Amino acid sequence: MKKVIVLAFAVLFAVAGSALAEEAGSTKTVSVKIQEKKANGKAWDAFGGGPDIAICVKTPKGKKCYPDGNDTMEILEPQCRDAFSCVFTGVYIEAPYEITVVDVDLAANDMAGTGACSGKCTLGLAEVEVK
Ligand SMILES: [Ca+2]
Ligand SMILES: [Ca+2]
Repeated sequence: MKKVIVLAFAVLFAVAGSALAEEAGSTKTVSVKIQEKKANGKAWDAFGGGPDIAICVKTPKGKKCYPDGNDTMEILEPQCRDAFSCVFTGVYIEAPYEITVVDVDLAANDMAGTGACSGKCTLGLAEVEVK
């Protein structure tokens, strides 16, 4: 009987342990595709330029942007310049989280979309895939 109880506890701890591991967050690859025009029908940048793509991810640990910065307005360098698609690797994801897709500009960065996304989804003018 005692053996059975010990075994039951062992199973319980194993289950609890795996649940904790899932909550603890992990690094993922985030792929982004952005529509050719802004919501107002204009090009993302002057002279018909494409967006300069960066992302920010808000998790319980705070906000982090890729490739740099801690806020959407702080990003100075895009990951992909003048491009409509971009891949970010090593992105820290921990639920609940929110992804913001940004076109980096000299004056004020344009927002392409924001929201929660697991798997594939559309956030505003951006298609986002997390895996
Ligand atoms: Ca712009
Ligand atoms: Ca830009």
